Amino acid sequence: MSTPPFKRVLVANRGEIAVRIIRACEKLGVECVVAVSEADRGSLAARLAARAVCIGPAPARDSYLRPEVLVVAAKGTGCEAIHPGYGFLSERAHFARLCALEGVTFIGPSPEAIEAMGDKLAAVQIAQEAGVPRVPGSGRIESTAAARDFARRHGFPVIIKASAGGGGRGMRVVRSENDLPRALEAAAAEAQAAFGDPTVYVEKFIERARHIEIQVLGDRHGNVVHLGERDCSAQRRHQKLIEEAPSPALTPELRAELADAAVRLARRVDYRGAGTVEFVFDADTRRWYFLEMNTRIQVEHPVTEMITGRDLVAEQIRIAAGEPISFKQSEVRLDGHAIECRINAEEATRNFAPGPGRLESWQAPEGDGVRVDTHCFPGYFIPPFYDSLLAKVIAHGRDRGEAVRRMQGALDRFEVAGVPTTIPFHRGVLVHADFAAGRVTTRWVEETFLSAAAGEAITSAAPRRQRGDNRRAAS
Ligand code: MV4
Repeated sequence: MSTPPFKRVLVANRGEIAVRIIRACEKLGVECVVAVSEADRGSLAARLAARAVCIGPAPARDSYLRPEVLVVAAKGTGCEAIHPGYGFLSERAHFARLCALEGVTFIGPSPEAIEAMGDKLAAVQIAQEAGVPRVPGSGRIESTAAARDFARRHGFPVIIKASAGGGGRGMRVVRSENDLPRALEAAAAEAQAAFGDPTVYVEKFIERARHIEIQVLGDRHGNVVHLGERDCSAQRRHQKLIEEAPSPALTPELRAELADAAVRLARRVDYRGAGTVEFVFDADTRRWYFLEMNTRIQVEHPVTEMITGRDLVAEQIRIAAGEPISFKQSEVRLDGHAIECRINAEEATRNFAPGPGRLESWQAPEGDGVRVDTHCFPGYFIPPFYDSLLAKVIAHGRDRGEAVRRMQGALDRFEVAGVPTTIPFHRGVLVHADFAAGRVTTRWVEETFLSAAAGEAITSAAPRRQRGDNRRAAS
């Protein structure tokens, strides 16, 4: 094996991504220390790491969200670098800056790149400078009149977005001029309360949108590559449920356009590490526009790994140590099709209510082209303090049909008892004609799938009760 990029790394996260980071470190010969809250002392990550260090009480704000505590934990355990995973501190420029100040390597982009992309209005402006089209939109809105003029010029519906938001937080769709003043006021107040910044802007609202994102990698040597797209249109309340690659909506020509645009933007901000450039694809006009850039490893990165055969987390770690990306753009092949289903401890028929508790049984599926990323094991207690992701099932096939069939087989073989899961929901989606035809837009889950036959589509797709039994043991 070549020289490890670091001797020891602190994993500043929990759940499946903490386990995923530890696996990448094992492969690279890097020792891991995992930061755990009091609720996570018995986690799989704590067992797998060389060492676990407790960083505070269960609530994230008292542990996983404390920059100073994490840096002290890293330095105190001899870690040279911190991997932030996704969520928590992964996109806080202040944290990346603190790491640099304290001589700990932040495994991620520069604080400047995080900051530039974290300000969504700044991001669309940088994108435009890089020749990447944004949805027709305004600058910072200073008055109701300015928003009204924009909407009159471009027509309703429009969408109000908080500049400090992102990922769907602080957004409002407005369908008529009457609703505009109140919506603006509410959006600005919400943005102020949530982010301490009332800045909002307005865009033309794309009604039939697909969410398509391009995976990029950049290093300190001026190299930027892309690894194709992921289609994340199957979502509910801005939570992605199913992701796939390649997108059923793109042609090779459109794929090349989006990828070129993503690489141009990444170059513009000297992007280093793994990043995702998010686009909205208008299913009616087949036009596409830049939305935002996420400066972290994403939950859905495995679908890209399955079709490219590359290890994105290992690349992040090597890049942070100053190594170049381990392959060239010309060596990237997109092979077959991959789909990911996020399995949460939630009851889809009860409005996705979370159901923490003990896993009375847990047997994840195996099989050709099937990968499961998880931190769960039989007897594990799912704490109520964090999001309820139990596992990601990723299925790869030579084409979309084979990937879907392998996913169906994997979900059929998944044995879980003790908590509700979203497995029946996924089985219902996979057999739906719209999903089979690749016709899903960002509103499809809520407006078509869930509202149509309500629980019917979910329960009828899960007729077998012995295996894949996701009812609570008591019910
Ligand atoms: C949009 C859009 C349509 N038109 N912007 C959602 C997350 C954030 N990244 C930006 N998002 C969107 N921005 C314009 N101009 C559609 C979305 C969007 C969405 C909007 C409403 C309800 C669900 C959605 C799911 C994904 C994307």
